[in-house]
Amino acid sequence: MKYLTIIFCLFCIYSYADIIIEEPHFLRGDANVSGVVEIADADYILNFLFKNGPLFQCEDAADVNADGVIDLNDPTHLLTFLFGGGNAPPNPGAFNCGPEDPFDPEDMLTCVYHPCND
Ligand SMILES: [Ca+2]
Ligand SMILES: [Ca+2]
Repeated sequence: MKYLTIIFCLFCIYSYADIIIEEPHFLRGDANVSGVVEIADADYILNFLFKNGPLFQCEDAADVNADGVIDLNDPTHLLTFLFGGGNAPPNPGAFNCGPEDPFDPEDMLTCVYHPCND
């Protein structure tokens, strides 16, 4: 029984570490995955929303306000941050690569590629 408990604990640690390692890192707001958050990212989101523009390689990055959906509020949040003194994008933020905040609402957004993981 003792060995089974030890093996189970090792499995749990391995599984937890695996989850942490596989969590993609990104910059919140870097919708065009250029590695920089700038006005072009707001343009990229607007192109997607209204001009049938290309899909996002990192949807989490395009979800600027981290509410779990990509809509007009995201480029608005980004432009207000860049030019209107608005709030910075939520974690991991616009300047430091990091994973999605574990307290963000559950969503279906993915991050297939972002240069933070290169
Ligand atoms: Ca960018
Ligand atoms: Ca959003």
